[in-house]
Amino acid sequence: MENYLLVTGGAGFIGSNFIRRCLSVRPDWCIVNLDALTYAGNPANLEDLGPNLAARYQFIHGDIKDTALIDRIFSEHDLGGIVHFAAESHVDRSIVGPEAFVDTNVTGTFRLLEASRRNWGKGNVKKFFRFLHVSTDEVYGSLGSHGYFTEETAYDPSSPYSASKAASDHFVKAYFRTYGLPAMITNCSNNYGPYQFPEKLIPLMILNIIEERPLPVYGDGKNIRDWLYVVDHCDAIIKVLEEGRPGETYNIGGGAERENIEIVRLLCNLMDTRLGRSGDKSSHRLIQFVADRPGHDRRYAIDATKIKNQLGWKPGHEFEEAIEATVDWYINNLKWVNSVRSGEYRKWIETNYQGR
Ligand code: NAD
Ligand code: TDX
Repeated sequence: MENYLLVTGGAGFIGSNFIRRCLSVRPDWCIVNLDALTYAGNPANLEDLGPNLAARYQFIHGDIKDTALIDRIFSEHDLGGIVHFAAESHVDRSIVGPEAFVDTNVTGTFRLLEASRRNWGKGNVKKFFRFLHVSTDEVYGSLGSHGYFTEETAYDPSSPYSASKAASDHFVKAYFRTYGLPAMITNCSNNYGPYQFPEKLIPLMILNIIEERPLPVYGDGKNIRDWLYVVDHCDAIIKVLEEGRPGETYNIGGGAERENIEIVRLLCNLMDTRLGRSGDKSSHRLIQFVADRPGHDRRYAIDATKIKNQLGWKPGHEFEEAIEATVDWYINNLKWVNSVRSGEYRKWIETNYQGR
């Protein structure tokens, strides 16, 4: 791995955790973070890096669709790779307004691939180069009660979000096969941890519990997700970046399948202990079953055998411990929570949950 890495979407949840992790565990890497700062991007996520890490970090406010800007970044930095996180990432928003998902996830990824193709292999780009596209298990669609997603599972996306991620994955594969661009794809399960925007299940529930607001569980609450602590996802990405083979896909998952209702009940228990609530004051009273998400995938579960066997990665955190650390992080970082809950955020919450 050469020294300069371009990270797109590094002001978001996983991207900011990734930058923090990389700067800590790879002291010879320098990171350029390109982020458009949409509602989900927040430079405050990386405000407290400290002088040692901050010296190797540069932020550029810009759009992955801005071809001239990407060309300039290539010409100014001897990039050893791109880790591409930038995306519209929330399924419910993709149902309300799919166009932004096509724009960023499909067109944005396409433009980044084109810029990489143009610049990779030129004199100003070193021989070692990797394009790592960060994707999702949602491209595989829904499982029944048995089986797992492997790298060979056929794509079958259900939501505009997962359809846009599937389309971008196909472009990445095409750029490897057609142009030889040394690209790889990771398809990961649901992440949780610090700095996740509170529109997603776990932070939304933690914050609603604190504020004694309703806890909206879609449908019967028995949909299953496979949860992975965000730092473990970041370590897997570093592994793939350094040791993965161009043209390959790697599935990443935590092996921690839980029904949504189990997650919500667990969060109620953890929060009740911390907030001293019990009996008829317990947070369980806030649980409300609401109208289901249209096209709601029933179950996701990742078979991570390939990355385990070929690259030696496995999750480093147990779900039970990491979820407690996550709960504590939100309780101790209410200043961050308040800073991300803008007027736009409140408008989204009102729109999405009205009439459910
Ligand atoms: P996020 O929504 O928290 O962050 C996305 C970031 O991308 C934000 O900082 C945003 O400002 C930036 N961005 C959006 N459009 C941009 C554009 N046109 N140009 C530049 N920057 C732009 O998302 P996340 O949860 O951190 O997910 C990151 C990536 O990982 C996404 O590609 C997502 O599909 C994938 N992923 C997420 C999960 C998960 O559980 N969150 C699981 C698997 C894969
Ligand atoms: O209020 C809610 N109530 C509820 O029951 C919300 C926000 C969600 N849910 C359910 C829907 C899902 O079954 O909880 C589950 C998790 O929902 P999200 O947090 O929205 O995540 P999901 O739809 O599974 O997608 C996430 O994982 C894969 C990320 O948002 C994607 O970016 C990633 O690709």
